[in-house]
Amino acid sequence: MKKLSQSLVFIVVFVMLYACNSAKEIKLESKRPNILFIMSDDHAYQAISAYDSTLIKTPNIDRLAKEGMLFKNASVTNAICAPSRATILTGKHTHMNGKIDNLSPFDTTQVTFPQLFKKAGYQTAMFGKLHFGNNPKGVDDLMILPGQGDYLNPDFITKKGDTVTIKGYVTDIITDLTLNWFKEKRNPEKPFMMMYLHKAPHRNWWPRPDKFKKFSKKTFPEPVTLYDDYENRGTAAKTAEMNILRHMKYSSDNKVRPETMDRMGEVLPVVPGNTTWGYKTMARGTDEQRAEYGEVLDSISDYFEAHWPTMNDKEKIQWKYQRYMQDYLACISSVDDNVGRVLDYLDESGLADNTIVIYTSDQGFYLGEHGWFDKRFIYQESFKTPLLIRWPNKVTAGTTNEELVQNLDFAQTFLEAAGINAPSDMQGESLMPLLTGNDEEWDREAVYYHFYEYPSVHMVKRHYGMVTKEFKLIHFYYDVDEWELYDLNKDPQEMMNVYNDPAYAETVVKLRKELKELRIKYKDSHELDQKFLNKAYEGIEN
Ligand code: SGN
Ligand code: CA
Repeated sequence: MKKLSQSLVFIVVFVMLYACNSAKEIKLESKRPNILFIMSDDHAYQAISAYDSTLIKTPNIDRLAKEGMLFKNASVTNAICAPSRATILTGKHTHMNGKIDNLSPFDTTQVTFPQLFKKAGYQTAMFGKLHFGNNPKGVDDLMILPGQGDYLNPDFITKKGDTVTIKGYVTDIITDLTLNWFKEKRNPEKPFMMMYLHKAPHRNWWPRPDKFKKFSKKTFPEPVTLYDDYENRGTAAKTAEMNILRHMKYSSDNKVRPETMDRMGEVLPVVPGNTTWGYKTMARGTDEQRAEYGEVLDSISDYFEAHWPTMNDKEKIQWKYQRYMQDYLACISSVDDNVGRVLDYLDESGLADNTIVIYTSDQGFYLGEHGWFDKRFIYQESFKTPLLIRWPNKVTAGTTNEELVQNLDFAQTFLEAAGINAPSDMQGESLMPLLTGNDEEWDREAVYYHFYEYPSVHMVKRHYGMVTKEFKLIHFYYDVDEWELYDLNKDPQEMMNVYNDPAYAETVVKLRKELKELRIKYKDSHELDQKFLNKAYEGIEN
């Protein structure tokens, strides 16, 4: 009997101690911040009203600026999808993590930050577009679009590796999956690290039917460099194939019906390859869904057929630019609505207070600047990327920051925020001093960039360069050997290469030396450039 009561006391004490400890643990856990990483694909900062309200109002994304910090000089290390994602995940430049282009496989032995979060006890999840690999390490729950994914009735790859098709519009679906995870799967005893990754507004800019209707009636202001003739620049800008007039496709991009294109075949000498495959989005739709797009598609096609043959080049650029903006911005509008749904959920569920919310894109995009669409160049609109971070009680609401930060810094920032040690071979710097207002601890004066995917779609030549707050120095190589220098204060639109201007001779010497040092700092080299030269991309689908 004595023995029994002794063991009973022991058990009671043990249970009490255990309960006490796990209560402590839960308390501790709840202090570690949650991370909600929101990234869209090809979202230009010019299309976020917190940056610039000329084109569109994005009230939901803007909330993050009002309640957090907006970075005016955030950039990427390599302005193309999969390399940007690899840099974000690994905290390394693409020549170090190996994912220099969209086509080479991702090296799965690389340590990625979600793995470190999972190991540290975070619940991790990823929904939407990753662009490489179907089973990223360190992610507990996921639904990922295969490759680029589709706008309508998209397929998703599940954690088990099966493919499921979900009916509807991709931006809404990715959000539904994310919200559903929060409601059904989130473990309240653990902090979470959620990656909520939109496909939109990636080409072929296919909006939801209601947005398509609404935006097709709008007219947008033109950027001042829409009619750029690429004078005073090197070969690369002149030979790139991303010009709205010459390279944007009538059917797959501007949504003229294939039947109209067929009828007009003989009067359309300007753009080669007017493929109709963009209509693959329509082909994925049910009859009912297709019908919802019918009225607008008809009006586009009718207008095109009636007017195109008599338009001059300027009018053609204007028409294509408007069509482009109508669709691109309609896609953004859906992204903004859906970001609003998620932010509302954080508020309603009480999670907002302890959640760091990041909004960014995998790179910027040309919205007609220099007559272009697409990205790839180190020039401002694609090199820069939107970055907004909200962290209640840490980041002062409504602040802007002008420091030179990059997607290279994200992993270390998130790790530091969560109190997890970052591996020593990560190459970024935690943004924590900037987020907490200790700017004096930040001393970066230049950032490094390297783009490789050439010869390939859009034909943007290989280049690397250095950007400071004042200057941009670029070296184009492979089939050219050309240098460019832009004086960003005097020439923010980058219209005049001053590399050979005697007035900049000293600046050139100084900056070339600094670029050399930066390449050494980040372990890039001529030898590595040569190693990556063996890759040929022509004719390969991205
Ligand atoms: C596709 C697009 C290109 C785009 C690449 C890479 N063409 O090839 O315009 O640059 O993807 O984009 S499309 O006709 O197929 O839309 S990325 O964002 O994935 O890097
Ligand atoms: Ca992209």
